[in-house]
Formats: sequence, structure tokens, C-alpha cells
Amino acid sequence: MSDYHPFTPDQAARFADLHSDLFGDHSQLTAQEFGDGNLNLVFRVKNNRSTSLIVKQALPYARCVGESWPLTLDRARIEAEVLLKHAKICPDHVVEVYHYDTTLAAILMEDLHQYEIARSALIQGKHFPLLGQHIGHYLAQVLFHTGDFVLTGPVKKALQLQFHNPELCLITEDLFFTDPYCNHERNNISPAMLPEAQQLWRDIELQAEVAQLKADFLSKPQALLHGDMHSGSIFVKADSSKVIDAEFGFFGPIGFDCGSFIGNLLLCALAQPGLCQNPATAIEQQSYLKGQIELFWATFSDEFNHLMQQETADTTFQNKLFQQRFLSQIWQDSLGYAGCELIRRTVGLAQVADLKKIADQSQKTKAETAALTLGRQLIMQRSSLSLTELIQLI
Ligand code: SR1
Ligand code: MG
Repeated sequence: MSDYHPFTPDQAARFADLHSDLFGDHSQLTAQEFGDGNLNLVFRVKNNRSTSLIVKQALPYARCVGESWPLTLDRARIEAEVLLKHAKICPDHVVEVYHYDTTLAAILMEDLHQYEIARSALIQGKHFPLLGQHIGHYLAQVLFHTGDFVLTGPVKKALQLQFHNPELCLITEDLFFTDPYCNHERNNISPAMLPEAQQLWRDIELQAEVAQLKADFLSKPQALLHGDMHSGSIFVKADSSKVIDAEFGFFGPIGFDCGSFIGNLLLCALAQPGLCQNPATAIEQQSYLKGQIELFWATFSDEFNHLMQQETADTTFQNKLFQQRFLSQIWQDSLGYAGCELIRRTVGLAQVADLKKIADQSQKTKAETAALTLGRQLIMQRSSLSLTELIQLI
């Protein structure tokens, strides 16, 4: 096994060739680095017959910031093992991992070139009628089957050790729950939004609720989460959706994954008036996105409910009343984490293209203000808000 070194394109091609038979012996391989994410190198390796594979390699630091932010290489192992574990439970909606190397922090995986990144496609106004259903199904399956309804205490605790991910959890703890609520140097606040941000820094009531959500994030190991379920972690086409990028995976609150997904559809919906020239197009895309949030929650809650009733192994958790309360708590947590996502993507470090792509400054400020307002409402009203009320708030 060779020591860790960041791959050149040729080395990525060699890694792919060595660990896959897909290219054939006489292939001429070319590789190109095209990663534009926050953390890693991503290469597409192709042969002369257009077969292609992806090599993803962790750098010993966060790519978006540079070497001043060192980051564990173990995240490549975590990512590969979460994807493999989730794929065993729900193969239709997880990218296929062919090989991973813990020393090189590299993963060889399927190239989803016939798909699009959900975030970019939704920003362009495209519709995928099954997206909410696919992600609802994926999250219900993987979160149920890695939780206490089916796993014994010792088995789950062993998995918690395997997916111990303190450094990447710390990023979320800081970026989601801490930075936006104080004048932190990592924040990224447009001048027009400074008064709104300052309001967040003074809002003790809101901060108390965010503290509760952070405490749950730190201390509620309900299931093996994907950990970064935003629309940039989903590849989509008309009849299929596949999840990638699980390096933030760990045992945490189920509502965190659901809320991240809902929060990113909300961000896209709020950005529409600024993204579209034609108001009718914006309204149409907003109503599509609202429909996908409804479809997501209907699919997730029906399926999770069904699984609780039919497949709960632990006799204590077979109690129907407990099961109803458990699901209703997931909904409340999802609203809270969706609210945090709206706020941190508006004033925090890691902002999203949905808002960044709005060219007109006043439209951008309107969308950003709407994101902060809705985020606050979701966090503050999460114990009473229904799905219908959420949709009406948008
Ligand atoms: C420094 S990492 C910033 C963000 O990118 C990832 O995709 C996560 O969402 C993280 O919060
Ligand atoms: Mg990512």
C-alpha cells in the first residue's frame, strides 16, 4: 500500500485501472479533475470507448479554505462505508462504490454522467416528479434500518464506533448552530444583510431553540445519517435519484437528514423570483418544489410508519403510541433543522448557488431576508407547525 499523496490525473487513472475491470486491458485512459465541492478532489477517468468512473480523494485540508483548515483523511473511509451500508439497505438510491483505500483516502465509484446534480437542475427550473418520493423512500429505509427499532444495543453501539466522525461533525456543529448566531469571521454576510444578521446575534429566544437543536445533534444517536443531505449531494434524472457524498455520516437525529433536504428545497423555492425573469415561471417552479416537499414527507412518514409497525424487532418499541410520538418528533426536528439550514446557507460560510446566482442585488436581498424569516419561523414554531402550514408559509 502506498503512502498518502494527492493524486495527479494520471495517478487517479492508475488507481481506477488497478481496482476495476470495467476498462478492459487495452484501454487508453484519460483523467480530469473537475471537483468544485468544498472539500475534495474529484476525477473523471475515461477510456477510449467512453466507459468512465469517478475517483474521489480527500485532501488533508478543506479545499474551500485551504491548508489552514486541516481535516482528517478518515472522512474518505467514513464516506465509502456509509455509502456501502446505505446501498445494502436501499441500492436504488445510492451511488455504487467499487473500491476504497483508507491510506490514499480515495474512493472509486460509479460515474453518474447521465444524471444532473439536483441543485443545478432545480435552479434551472427543471422538474423531476419523483425526486421527493425517491429521497423519502431512501431516508425512511436507511434511517429505520440503522436505528433502535431493529438493531440491538450492542450492534448499534459497535456501528457508532465504526462511524465515529468527530471532525466532520464539528464542522456542522460550528457552521449550523454557532457561527450564524454571532459575529464570526467565517460568516459571509452581504452588506445589505448586515442588519438582519445583527438581529440574529441579539435574538436570545431563537438562540435558545438553536441550542436545543444543537444539543440534540450532539446527543441523539438515532440512526446512521447521511449527514449532508442537501440538493448538491443528490444526482437526479427523470426516473432515478442517487445520493452521493456521505462523508458527514454519523449516528445522529433522524430529523437532521430530513430537515437538510426540506431546507434546500425551501431555499430553491425562495430564490425563484430572483432567478427567473418571468414571474409565472418562478411561481410554477415554487409550486413544483412545494409539491416535492409534500411528496417527500408523505413518502417518508408513510414508509417509516409502516416499517415501525411491521418490522420493529425490539418489543418495547412495538408500542403504537410511542411510534406515533417518535414520528411526530422527527417532523418537529426536521422543521428545526430545515430552519437552521435556511439561516446558515444565507449568512454562514457555506452558501448555496440558489441564492448566489441571483444577479439583481435587491432581489437577492429579498430572497435572503425571506430565508432568514422562514428559517426563524420553522425553528420557533416547530412544535406546532403542520405540513400544510409549512407549505402556506412559503
Ligand atoms: C467546510 S465544509 C462546508 C459545507 O460543505 C459541506 O457540503 C457541508 O454542507 C458543510 O457544512
Ligand atoms: Mg459534500
